[in-house]
Amino acid sequence: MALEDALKIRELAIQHNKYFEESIPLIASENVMSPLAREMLLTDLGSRYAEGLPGKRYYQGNQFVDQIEILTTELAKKLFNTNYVDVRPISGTNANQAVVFALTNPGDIITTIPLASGAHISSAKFGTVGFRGLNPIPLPFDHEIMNIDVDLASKVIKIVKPKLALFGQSVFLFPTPLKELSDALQEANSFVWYDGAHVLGLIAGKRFQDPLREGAHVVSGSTHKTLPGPQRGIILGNPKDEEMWEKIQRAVFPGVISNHHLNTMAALGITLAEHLEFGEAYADQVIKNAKRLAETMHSLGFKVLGEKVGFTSSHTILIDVKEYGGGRKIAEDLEKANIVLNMNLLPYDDQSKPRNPSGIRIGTQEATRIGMKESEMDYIAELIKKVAIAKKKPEDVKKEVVEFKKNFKTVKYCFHDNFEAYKYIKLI
Ligand code: DSN
Repeated sequence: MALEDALKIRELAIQHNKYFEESIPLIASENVMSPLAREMLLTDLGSRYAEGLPGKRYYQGNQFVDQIEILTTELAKKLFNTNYVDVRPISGTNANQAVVFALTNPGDIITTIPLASGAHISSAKFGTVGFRGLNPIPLPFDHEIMNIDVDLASKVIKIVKPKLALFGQSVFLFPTPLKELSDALQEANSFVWYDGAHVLGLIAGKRFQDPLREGAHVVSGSTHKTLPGPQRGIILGNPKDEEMWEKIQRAVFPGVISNHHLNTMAALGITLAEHLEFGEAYADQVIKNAKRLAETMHSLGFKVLGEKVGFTSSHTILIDVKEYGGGRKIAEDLEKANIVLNMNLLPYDDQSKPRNPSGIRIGTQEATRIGMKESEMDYIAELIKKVAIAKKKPEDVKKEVVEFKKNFKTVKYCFHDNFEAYKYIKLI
């Protein structure tokens, strides 16, 4: 019986793989790893413990782990151009927990982006921010430009003087106006925190903004969205002083993690090395694809948000599908056609009804990673139109999707073409 269950789980995982092989991946927070990075997940590293920092561990057996961690940290320093890097958080939310623990006390005021304007759940009252007992004050967001309203936000910051000012979203269409807000933030003497989870790969590819040079004291992020690495987190710093960085590192360990999942750390190291080599070309194409998809969908009749400001400067686009049945209905119909994306609250939606929003969110980073370019974006827009507007049977559109996807089965922008992967690692 137990064996049957074990084999059932294995079989379901195989089916999952096949489903994604035959699908168009458009979730803005996901990506695929390179073969070389993926290989790391199967190594013995995933069975071991390493607490603390290299050279100062609490376990024996870490001689190679230490070298991997040092190299991964050095690669991140180079890629993000900072001397302050912590590669130990095991997810983006985990990195956010460490930042909040290090820089605030219960009762402190934190400014945030409103949830319906695209903020991440960890910045909400019922997320990490609330669990720390912080007092979140949302900053005014201008939905015409899908960005912070600088004048109003500056006034709010000067009045409430947040201990911590949190920027960054999960619907991250345009760079945050950090420079424009810097006078107000300095006057308030706030710690400036930029959650770059969604756009880390674009930042590293030098195609978005450079938050550490624009006023952020700390940048947190996950490493598996536009940065196409393992499911993991990272913290980067331009701290006010050494004490601030020490607090952050102590909040990481022993604050919010003990062991930091050594196999995914090695996969991150490889991803960072690949991004140093291919990141700029990849980020370039991700953004070109997002702009093209937005323009084509708009020309096909979809209501794409941010029209006045060119729809997007990132990997993400946001579409109002209320008139075609709403975000949930369209996302579910598209799923049946093997087009995978998610429903999303729109800025003007009722925040208390996240399960029935008007919008869908689309990300182009994973499609780009497997080799899709502008002409494929046009085709994807047509496929979405068939399901959402023309109301063709999703099962019929699925046949077209499966056929189309046969041409996109390998990961690009990585070393797999010119590196003899799998040769050097004895897996067990
Ligand atoms: N929930 C993720 C997203 O989809 O944006 C972020 O963690």
